[in-house]
Amino acid sequence: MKRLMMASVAVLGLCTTACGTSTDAGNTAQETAATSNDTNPTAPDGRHYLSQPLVRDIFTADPSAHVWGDGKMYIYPSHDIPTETKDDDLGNQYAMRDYRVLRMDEPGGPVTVGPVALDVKDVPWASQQMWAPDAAYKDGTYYLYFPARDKTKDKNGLGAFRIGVATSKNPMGPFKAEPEAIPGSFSMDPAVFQDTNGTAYMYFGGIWGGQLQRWKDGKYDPNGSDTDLKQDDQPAISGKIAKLNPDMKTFAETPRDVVILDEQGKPVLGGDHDRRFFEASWVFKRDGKYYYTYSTGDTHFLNYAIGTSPYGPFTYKGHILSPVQGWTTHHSIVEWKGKWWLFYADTQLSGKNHLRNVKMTELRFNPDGTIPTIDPFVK
Ligand code: FUB
Repeated sequence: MKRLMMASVAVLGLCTTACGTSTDAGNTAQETAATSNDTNPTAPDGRHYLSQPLVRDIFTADPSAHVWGDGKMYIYPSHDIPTETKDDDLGNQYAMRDYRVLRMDEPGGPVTVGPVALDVKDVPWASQQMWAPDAAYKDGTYYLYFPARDKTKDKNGLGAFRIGVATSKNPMGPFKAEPEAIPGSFSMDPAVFQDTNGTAYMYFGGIWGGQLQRWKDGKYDPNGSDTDLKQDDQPAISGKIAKLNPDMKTFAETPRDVVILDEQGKPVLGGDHDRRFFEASWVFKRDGKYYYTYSTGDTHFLNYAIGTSPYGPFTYKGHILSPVQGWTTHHSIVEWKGKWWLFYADTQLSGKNHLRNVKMTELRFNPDGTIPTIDPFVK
């Protein structure tokens, strides 16, 4: 899998040297990056990173950031672990087994790493690969949404991705998983958006290792493609959305397509790898507009599209983030203390695609609501 490097407009970074890290009492699952004391902000190709890792004691990625009632920032990331598995198109190198929650009181302040919040061994339906999670809060309960492979076997001997939910009274966990995956859920990368009227929606899905291409007729094909449908002149495979029931644990409807339109109002095509959806949905609302944001996977952009309903359709607007160091790019966007922040990840600490570190930087908006592209490297 080859990466593409692009340059764009530089913006203000945060944590330009290492951010401080502390660890919650009771944390027993520490691991240390080989270069955890390395604060050299220069990439192997000589460029300088825009921001520094928020955490250096463990590897983290896919940061889903939320500000709960206490005004602190809680980040629900993937917890990357070392593996001998080689990189492949299915993402087998992303072999994660548990989740740890991060907490920050102030932008640029120390980051607390929570104890294990949920372990795959405590999820009855799951076999492996605890990928990108998200979280929500309602009526005194915190909900952790997470994808994992179930215990079925496909043509590669691997399970189908499903999405589970676990609950806790504490935003840092530990979370207790429901015994089954969310009925009707499939694929990965759940992102729960709670609209201003309280209605919650789950966006989810991803192609290639995320398996969306195997659900094209609404039924899972365990012998389906490992990548996409090879239909470059057809509308691209869409991410999915389903409204959640008030219990926050079940879908209120059959998942629908999240359609991305080009400037002519036509669906973005499967061959348009710079614009089509790959994985990593994240939605936020600003000035009454819904921003659907996502990763383009093999072209390594974070993109955004704007709509007037949580269901879309969304009109493509541009890149949020140019390619980072490392294959994946997966993010969240949240308003905190009067500014908007982009949380993302790269491979600064390890140089390995499957051992990532989360970062944050300020996200700015133009007066018309469009977003200037951020370059993860400073000129
Ligand atoms: O971290 C594992 C997978 O890689 C995530 O689910 C994707 O979004 C990509 O970051």
